Amino acid sequence: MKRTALAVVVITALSISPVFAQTDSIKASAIILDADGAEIGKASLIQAPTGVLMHLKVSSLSPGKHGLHLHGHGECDAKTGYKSAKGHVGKSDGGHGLLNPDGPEPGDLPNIFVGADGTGEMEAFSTMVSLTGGDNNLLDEDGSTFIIHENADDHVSQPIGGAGGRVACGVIEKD
Ligand SMILES: [Cu+2]
Repeated sequence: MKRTALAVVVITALSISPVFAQTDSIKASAIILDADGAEIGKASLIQAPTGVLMHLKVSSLSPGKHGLHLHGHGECDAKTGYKSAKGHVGKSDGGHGLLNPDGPEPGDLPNIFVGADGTGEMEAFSTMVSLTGGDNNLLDEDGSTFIIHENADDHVSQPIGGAGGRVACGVIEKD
């Protein structure tokens, strides 16, 4: 009888722990800067059980689709045309693109759509990156950034889907 009671207690403790893990989720955010370094939006990220859920909201961009990627260095220097953010997270030769049979790269994301009023908003989820560890940890020592490109990413052309220049940048920082 005593043994049964103990077993119940153990099972209860195990079933509660995932709930605690969720409320303790690691979060991060990024202030998005335009090509001149002025603030135009914000991104928030949260570690989910199997990947990272991201939410972005921007304004003052040209209407239409814009390529959006995670770049592998946490620096947004407008004077460099945001080249300071370096290449995509997990960059591999010929590996760019969500529609590429040899891809995608962990930094690849769907395009962000900007409306006629210049505002854009999206939610995206990736199982290829993490906020907690591994090869594609967005919060690693080197940091990481969101880069919004001038044009749409066709998800298959190399090396960046024909997305053109870098028009916005945001350093991802742990909350
Ligand atoms: Cu990019």
